[in-house]
Amino acid sequence: MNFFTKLGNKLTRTKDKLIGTIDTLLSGWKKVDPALLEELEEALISADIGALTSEKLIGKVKKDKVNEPEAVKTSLKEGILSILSQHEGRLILPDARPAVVVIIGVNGTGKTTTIGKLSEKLRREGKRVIIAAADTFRAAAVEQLVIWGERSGAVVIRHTSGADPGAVVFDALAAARTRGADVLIVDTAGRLHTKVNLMEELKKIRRILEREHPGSPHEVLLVLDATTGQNALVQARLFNRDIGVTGIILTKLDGTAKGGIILSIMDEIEIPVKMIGVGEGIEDLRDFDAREFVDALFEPA
Ligand SMILES: Nc1nc2c(ncn2[C@@H]2O[C@H](COP(=O)(O)OP(=O)(O)OP(=O)(O)O)[C@@H](O)[C@H]2O)c(=O)[nH]1
Ligand SMILES: [Mg+2]
Repeated sequence: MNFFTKLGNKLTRTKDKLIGTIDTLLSGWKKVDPALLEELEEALISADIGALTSEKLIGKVKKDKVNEPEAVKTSLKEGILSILSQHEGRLILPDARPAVVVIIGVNGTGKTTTIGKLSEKLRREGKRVIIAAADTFRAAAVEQLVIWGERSGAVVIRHTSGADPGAVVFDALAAARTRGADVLIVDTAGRLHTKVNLMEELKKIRRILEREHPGSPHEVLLVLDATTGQNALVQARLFNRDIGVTGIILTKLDGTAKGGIILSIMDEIEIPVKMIGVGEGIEDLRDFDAREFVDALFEPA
């Protein structure tokens, strides 16, 4: 099956919401006038594109001075592509042995699942992966990670529940060196409001990596859940301010009509979305490619 078709199928709900509404609006109009543009702007906002970005897109349509409804759609598509291409970035790991990737994000966004998928992807590229179970907050979290490690052929370094996450990272780095692993992926906790402040815990993990393996972490990837819509923006700002984020992985794009959030993220946060999650399976993690994404969105259902 063709890649676009498959991605398009995964994005059905966002397609229905965004492109479906645009099509319905445009089909009811004979010419382009301010009332139509206003309704279109509303439609963009309701697909979680965000007011600022929606205004920008409609501004482009006005500037393009298009007269035919169909040309409005083309102008919107170009505008969306240009926003998504602005900060395009891939996950390109350095040769540093091991390359270190730290995965952060609030509860339930899909960190552990994404690590499983990423680990599988790296294994297929011939890389040897070690995973640090630095979410020591819940015993179940470690068990979940061990299962993903088995599925993807990665070694999971774990301590007992409640252990110091910094100590797990320290040991995992040593294990990665001893075994000559190519990549170390660090899973972290997601709870925001408990006795131990999450941000302090993450900063400590970062400091240990910087000290023990200069130049690392090479990537700090923030996992955001697309179904949370505009809330994801708040999380991105917070984690970027406190920890520093090199890229975003936007998950659950398959189950939501709020996929328009990806535009707000790229436009307002200016951190590249490097990968997207489109399902719960081990193969449901993809590199983000703006052109493919936009084509999949606009391709007829
Ligand atoms: N539909 C869909 N579900 C996903 C995706 N990614 C993760 N999930 C689901 O989201 C739920 C939470 O995923 P986890 O990986 O446990 O999230 P987490 O961020 O590690 O959560 P905590 O460890 O509690 O902080 C699970 O049921 C996953 O299967 C995705 O891309 N699509
Ligand atoms: Mg987890």
